[in-house]
Amino acid sequence: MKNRIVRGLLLPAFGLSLLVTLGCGKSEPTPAPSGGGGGYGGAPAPAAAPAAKKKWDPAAGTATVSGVVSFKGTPAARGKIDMSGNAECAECNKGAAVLDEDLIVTDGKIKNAFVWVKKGLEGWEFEAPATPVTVDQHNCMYTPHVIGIQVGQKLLAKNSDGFKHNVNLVSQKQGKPFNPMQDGGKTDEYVFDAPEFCTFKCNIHSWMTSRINVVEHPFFGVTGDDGKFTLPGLPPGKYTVEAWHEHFKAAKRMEIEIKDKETKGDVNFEFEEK
Ligand SMILES: [Cu+2]
Repeated sequence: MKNRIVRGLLLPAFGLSLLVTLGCGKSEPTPAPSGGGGGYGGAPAPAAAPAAKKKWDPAAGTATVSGVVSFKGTPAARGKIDMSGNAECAECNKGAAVLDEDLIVTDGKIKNAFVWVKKGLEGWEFEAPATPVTVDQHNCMYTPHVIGIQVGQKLLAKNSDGFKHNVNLVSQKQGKPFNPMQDGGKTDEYVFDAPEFCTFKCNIHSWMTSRINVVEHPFFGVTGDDGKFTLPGLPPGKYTVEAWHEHFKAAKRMEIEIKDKETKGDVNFEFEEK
């Protein structure tokens, strides 16, 4: 009996709160949508309004840009990383020589170049993908060595070694820098809140570094051994495409224009030692 009374009281209250919620929800679309952007035949935006960003619509991404990042000349031989001063790292690599990853060139093609759209996508607002990016500390090296990630996307920093590493983010712009010691077998999560090219360092093992390039959109790629990159799903437009590599002081840039449904396969970059 008591229960019934309580229920009788609760139900109307719940119904009321539902109505209120619906009322609030309905009123939300009334103010100008943040997407906007015009082009629908409506009234032009007031002149004083800041340039509104359009919510990214994957259907707009009909074009593809691709190319190769090459090295001109003969690259220096890769150096060997000396892990002999650290018993744990020497042991997990079983004495095998580990080569440094500063510059990896195979048949004239550069690995680990970060190619991205530096300019031209400012009018779009992108959501971070739900899929996280993983960096692993394994055998006292970072895998992968160069990582691209979107602002707001989750990074899983994994330590698959059986001992401690120090996950030191070297950054100027991130709101939540971090520098923890991480036990073996653990995975920590981080989110980056500003576009910036950052560095990961392990202060225990001085040779351990990786690059984390944080950008606002998904149009970036890291070259493999063949030096190739592909940026699919770009909206038609004019862009500055940049190839960045940690070994070279200056990045290479190219101005391009792509049309609807165009595939542009000759966005090639070449680096050389100065
Ligand atoms: Cu380490």
